[in-house]
Amino acid sequence: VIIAICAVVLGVTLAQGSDGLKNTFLERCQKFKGYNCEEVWDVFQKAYVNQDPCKVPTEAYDPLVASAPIEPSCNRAMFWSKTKDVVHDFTGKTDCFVTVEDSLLGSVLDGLTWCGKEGSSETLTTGCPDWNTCPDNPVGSFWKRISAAFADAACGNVTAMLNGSITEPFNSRSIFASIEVTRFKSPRMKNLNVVLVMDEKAGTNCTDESLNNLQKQLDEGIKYNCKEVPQSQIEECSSRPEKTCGSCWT
Ligand code: N1C
Repeated sequence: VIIAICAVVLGVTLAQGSDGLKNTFLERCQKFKGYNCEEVWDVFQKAYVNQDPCKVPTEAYDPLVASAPIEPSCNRAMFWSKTKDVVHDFTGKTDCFVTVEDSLLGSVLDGLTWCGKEGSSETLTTGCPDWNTCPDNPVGSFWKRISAAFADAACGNVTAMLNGSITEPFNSRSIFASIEVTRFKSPRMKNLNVVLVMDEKAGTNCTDESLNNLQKQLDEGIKYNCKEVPQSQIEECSSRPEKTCGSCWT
């Protein structure tokens, strides 16, 4: 009896988990006009269901990205690494920049966990492998693929908010360094403006060795610029959107 109860409880939890994920996906997707969200969901699921969750490569999401492409964004693209909260606080309150989470796919999947398993057509939301367990996991491969598409769509003046309170604001293992920066191409892209977000325990500044590496890795022709900005000032800019966008801290 106990085993039977456990099995039912587990079954219900798993079912709720994946229903919950689908509902969240569809609810968030409805906010974007002109898409068939059920169809986008089907294409999404095909990337990982019925597969070993450690063997989902980035290419598995090619059809998904093709079904809801990232629009080119000139002079408004915002990249980030280890500064997610401050960036989204800012982009949520102002209409200055767009991040990948403002795109349909980035928005519907932000903060979610999913995977499949061999021999099943289910979507699981618990027990999925993380980045440390295996590199080709369904969530990691999705962010790598969509980040590549977002970097390909960036043009003109591009902004990146990096974390000035850690020792390596430009970390070669980050998606920003390993995927996005390598796809920044001149002449489509003109400038990379790094905003180094500083708090009291400033770990580094714009002369940081890792930022020198960033500058060196940039495609020739892309101008680089770095500015240290206190986090409090960015928060102030978020709460006073009448101050014009980037010029709030430049
Ligand atoms: O590895 P990161 O940062 O450098 O990746 C951030 C970089 C941004 O510029 C985004 O364009 O890559 C893109 N990106 C996301 O938009 C995103 N949303 C949510 C990458 N990862 C994203 N996530 C989750 O945050 C993802 O699940 C992964 O685990 C983290 C990566 O954040 P990071 O290490 O701060």
